[in-house]
Amino acid sequence: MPKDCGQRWWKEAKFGMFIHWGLYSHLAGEWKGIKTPHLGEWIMKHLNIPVEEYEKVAEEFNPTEFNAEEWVNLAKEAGMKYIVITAKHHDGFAMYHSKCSKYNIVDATPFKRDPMKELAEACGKKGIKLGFYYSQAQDWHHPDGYGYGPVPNEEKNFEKYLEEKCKPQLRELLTQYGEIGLIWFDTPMIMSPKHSQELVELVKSIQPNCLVNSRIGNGFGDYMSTGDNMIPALPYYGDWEVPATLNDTWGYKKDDNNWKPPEKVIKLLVKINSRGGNYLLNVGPDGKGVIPKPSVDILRRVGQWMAVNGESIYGTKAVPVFPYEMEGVMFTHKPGKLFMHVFDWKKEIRIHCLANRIKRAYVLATGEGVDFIQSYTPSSKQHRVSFRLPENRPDDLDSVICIETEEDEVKLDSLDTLLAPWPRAVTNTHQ
Ligand code: H79
Repeated sequence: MPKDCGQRWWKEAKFGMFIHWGLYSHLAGEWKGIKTPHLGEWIMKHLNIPVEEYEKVAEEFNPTEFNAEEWVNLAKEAGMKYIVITAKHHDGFAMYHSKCSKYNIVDATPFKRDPMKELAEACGKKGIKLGFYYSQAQDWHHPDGYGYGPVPNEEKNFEKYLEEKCKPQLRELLTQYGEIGLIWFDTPMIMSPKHSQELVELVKSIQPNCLVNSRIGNGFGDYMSTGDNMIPALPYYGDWEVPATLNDTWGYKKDDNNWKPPEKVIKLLVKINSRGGNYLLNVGPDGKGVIPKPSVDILRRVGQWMAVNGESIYGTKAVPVFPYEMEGVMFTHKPGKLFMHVFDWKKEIRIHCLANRIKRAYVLATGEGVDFIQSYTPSSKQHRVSFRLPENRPDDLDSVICIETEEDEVKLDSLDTLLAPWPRAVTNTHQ
């Protein structure tokens, strides 16, 4: 049995907002006229910016346009149920009021506000779960953090960093902001099993219901984070989540305009959900605290779709693999219901090998009934159902047909039965 994270809200949420925001957002992918070819939040490392110089970015970081409620409203409008925000990324800068390091947004910037406090309040008001991203091993600011300066990591006292900064900061995040849905760890690097276990225990000792993702390292954690932008090719019934970008960076880069259009985002959401996962989709606000307009527009369009079709997403479970490939169609599923996502609308859609008894089918957006004919061919042991779709598609991106079934689970003809008869028949005639 795959591991169960035990938190119903997380299992039902299916769609969350990742927010990467820090000093790197102010640099927007450029330092002294040089553009980083890599991820925006990695600019300090890739352009070899010395610590003392990167520290000065804090003096300029003043996101006066930041409005926690606007961000939370956008997540909510998009149909997202939780937010995970960078409380500290690899650069070591705390985006909240930390008492154990002055290198934080309240003490080191002219902004002086604590955006995590404001977000926690806005999330509480709007019923959105809040999680904190915390880079537990990489810290390019603490002399003993992994990746700090030119010092080889072997010559550092990693435990000193863990005791002096990582653990105290985690304690702060778990005590200063009310109930926290999850801590999202990243890149465990040199974490030993003991280190990973200690951090999990620390989290649970303060907030037992707070989830921890697998990137705490060494097999610990409550659910699996796949690799960045990595989607499993098959359904998997454990608890897992795909962290994903909306363009090609996490932290804001002014020149990255390679946005995924709303249609692509919905397809990815449906694909990930159909295989059993959550989709944690990133936005990278800029140095003023503004989420880029293209991101907002895309998420609003996705939200229009979610407002009508959310039932086909929330609380869904992995769908088994159909024996035959299908084009322009994907399925999501919850007990007794199969949602057919039609990306390429046509008059008639034939689905092979669906063995459930269908009670009725209707357009999810309108409730309009959809006629269907189910048949079974005994000689080939194969089920078939053909749906006659209405003239007008309800949504040009993804129109959902809800198929109500007698059985709770999805039943399919097995590929073994379908493909095996031929050699078996040959063998039989020679016996
Ligand atoms: O927070 C986001 C990334 O910054 C973080 N994970 C997501 C959620 C992450 N940290 N490390 N990595 C992802 C691995 C990727 C490292 C790369 Fe590079 C950054 C590849 C290119 C730029 C490391 C440094 C490998 C080459 C240079």
